[in-house]
Amino acid sequence: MGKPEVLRLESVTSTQAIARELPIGSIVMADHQTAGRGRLERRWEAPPGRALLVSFVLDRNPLLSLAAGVAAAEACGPEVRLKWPNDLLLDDRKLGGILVEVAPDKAVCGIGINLTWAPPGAAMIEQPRDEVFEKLRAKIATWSAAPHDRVLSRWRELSATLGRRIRIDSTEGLAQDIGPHGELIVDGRSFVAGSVTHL
Ligand code: BT5
Repeated sequence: MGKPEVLRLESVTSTQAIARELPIGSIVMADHQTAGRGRLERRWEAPPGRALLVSFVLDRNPLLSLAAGVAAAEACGPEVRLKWPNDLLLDDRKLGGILVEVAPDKAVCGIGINLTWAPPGAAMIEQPRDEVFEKLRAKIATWSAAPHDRVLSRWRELSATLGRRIRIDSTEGLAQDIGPHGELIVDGRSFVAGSVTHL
């Protein structure tokens, strides 16, 4: 593979699509996405220039999505909390989201953070994009390489989900903990994926 690249682009379909063609260590940032993606075919919306939209090409790591959540929360500020598996929350409203997609030889970690615009019911942080980006870049480097027990314990500290009653798929119960692989434990049952509602 060639040298890592850092690309700052105007308009792209999705930063994820460009990043997946690049070597580990590369970063793709864009002003606008015409087809920004969430998980499970959902859309990520942001008007041009109003959000941080970035994808990092990293080594595969089973806790990458939790590590990226910790990194992004720390980059955004002390009020930001995490909703399992990896939404960023400010005052209980969604500030940002994380999408990890894996290829055989790498993982592409996409992060969207609302800066000066948010859809109804969501949150924004009103901080300059380059400042948030530089903090995020440093935090991603640290947390994507951190020992798993540190990632898990920091995720627990930042969690808005643990200790709450939640619904996941069709189950309601108490979100008790996360397990060693980042799975959510609800009333003793483990969930590796799913959409959580805080009740
Ligand atoms: C996520 O998905 O939250 C992951 C979002 C990842 C976006 C980044 S941007 C850079 C990179 N390139 C991409 O194409 N994607 C990544 P999920 O948990 O599935 O949440 C998606 C849901 O969040 C949508 O169905 C909406 O309800 C909501 N949503 C969409 N845009 C939003 C926004 N700007 N702020 C808050 N919520 C939003």
